[in-house]
Amino acid sequence: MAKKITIALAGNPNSGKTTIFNNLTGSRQHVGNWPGVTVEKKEGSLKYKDYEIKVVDLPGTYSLTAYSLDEVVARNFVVEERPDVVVDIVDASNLERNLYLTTQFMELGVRLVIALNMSDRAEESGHKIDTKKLSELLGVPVVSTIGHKNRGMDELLQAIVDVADGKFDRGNVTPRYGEEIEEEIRKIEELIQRDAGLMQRYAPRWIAIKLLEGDEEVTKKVTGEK
Ligand SMILES: Nc1nc2c(ncn2[C@@H]2O[C@H](COP(=O)(O)OP(=O)(O)OP(=O)(O)O)[C@@H](O)[C@H]2O)c(=O)[nH]1
Ligand SMILES: [Mg+2]
Repeated sequence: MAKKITIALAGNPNSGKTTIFNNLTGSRQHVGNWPGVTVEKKEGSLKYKDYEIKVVDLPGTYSLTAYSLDEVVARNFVVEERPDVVVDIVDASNLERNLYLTTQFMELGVRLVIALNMSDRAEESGHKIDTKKLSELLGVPVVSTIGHKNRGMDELLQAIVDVADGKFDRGNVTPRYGEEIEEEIRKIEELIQRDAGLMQRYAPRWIAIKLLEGDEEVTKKVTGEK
C-alpha cells in the first residue's frame, strides 16, 4: 500500500515554486481557487518509491504575518491543514532575505525541507553555499536544486520522504529572542498549555510569539472571537 503524504511548496515570490511544482507533478495537476478568495490554488500528485505524494503550490510570501491575502492563504494552509512536510523553496542567490521565512517555519514547528533553488545563479555571482553546514545550523535537510533544469528533484524527494518518515530528526533549533522576551514567551506558553484545544492545533511557542507581536488573526483564535 502506498503511503499517502501531503507536501506544501512555500517560499518567497519568484523563488521557483511553480517550476519545481511542475517538475514534480508533470501533467498530474489541477488548478482551482483557495476557498473564499480569488487566489489561484495549484494541486498535483506524484508517486515516489512507495509514496503517493500530494503537492500543493502555495502563494509566494516573504513572511507569515497576516498582512496580505497571500500570506493569510499560505499561513492558514500550513497551520490549519498541517501538510506532512513543508518544502521551503529558497532563492539561493538571495539567501539572507529568503531565510527570514525559513525561520518562521522553524518557529511554527513544521517538518521542513529546504530546497536551495537558483543555485546556478548563486554560483554565477561567486557564492558557494555549504549545504551541509547550513543543514547542521538549521537542523533541516538542505538540497541544492536548479528548477528550470530539473536538477536535484530526486534528492529533494528523498529528503521529503525521509522527513515524513521521521528519519531526519531535527534538533530543537528555533530562533531565540533574548532573555527579556523569552521570559514573556514562557509565561504566555504556560497559559496556553492549560488550553487543550489550542495545544492540539498549534505550537504554543508560535502562538505566544504571535500574541506578543499583536497578530490579529491569532488573537482571534485565542479569544474565540470570529
Ligand atoms: N536561473 C534559474 N532560474 C530559475 C530556477 N528555477 C526557476 N527559475 C526561473 O525563475 C522564474 C520564476 O519561477 P516560478 O517557478 O514562476 O517562481 P514562483 O516561486 O512560482 O513565483 P510566484 O508564484 O510568483 O511566487 C521562472 O522564469 C523560472 O524559469 C533556477 O534554479 N535557476
Ligand atoms: Mg508560482
